[in-house]
Amino acid sequence: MITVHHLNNSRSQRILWMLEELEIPYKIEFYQRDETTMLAPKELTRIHALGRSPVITDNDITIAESGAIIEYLTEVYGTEYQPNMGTSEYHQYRYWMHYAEGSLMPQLLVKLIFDKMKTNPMPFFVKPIAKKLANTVIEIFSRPNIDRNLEFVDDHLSKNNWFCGDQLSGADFQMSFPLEAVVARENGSNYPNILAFVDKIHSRPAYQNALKAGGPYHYA
Ligand SMILES: N[C@@H](CCC(=O)N[C@@H](CS)C(=O)NCC(=O)O)C(=O)O
Repeated sequence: MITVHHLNNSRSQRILWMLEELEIPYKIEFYQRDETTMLAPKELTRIHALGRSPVITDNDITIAESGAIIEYLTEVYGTEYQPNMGTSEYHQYRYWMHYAEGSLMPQLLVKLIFDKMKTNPMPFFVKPIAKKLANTVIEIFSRPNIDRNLEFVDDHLSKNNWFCGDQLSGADFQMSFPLEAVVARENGSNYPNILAFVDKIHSRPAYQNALKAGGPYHYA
């Protein structure tokens, strides 16, 4: 039996969605973020040394890292979610599976950190310096990079129903989290195809079941 070690408001939502699409039995162990630091509780390190979510266990196998989990679930339970090797859809699949966590998420994370730096409590005399530094990094580095990435993704989605063409695939589960974060935190309305993609996944019965199973999720 598969167990999802699910942290609230986290990337493990994409794994719950995938499992609901696969229609296979699974159970959920729930973990709550610390409300101040937003970090995962220590107990998660008992499942995997890094203490991050998602992590799944499937009998005696433990797998961390969203991309690795999606590939495992695809190989073992749902080969229909991976295009055939050697096809152009497969090249897209591999690209988006890596791009989500390798390129897009780091850009969003840098911006999140500098956004937080502007509002975090600090001595009054440091605040203007911290704010100036954060605004400069966002303006010079973060914003242009994020915009370039989102234009690129939006353009891809304007020509494809799903990330790998006409079939829902692992790449869509993997890309769902950063795009939900974009719509919730960044100005998603500038990117109509990203907005439409997020609306489309949220309206799927399997996604709705995953929401019911996982509990409150700020990005949907
Ligand atoms: N690249 C990893 C990132 C895992 C990750 O950072 N997860 C976040 C939740 S979205 C987490 O566990 N944060 C809590 C913490 O760092 O303590 C993946 O895709 O699985």
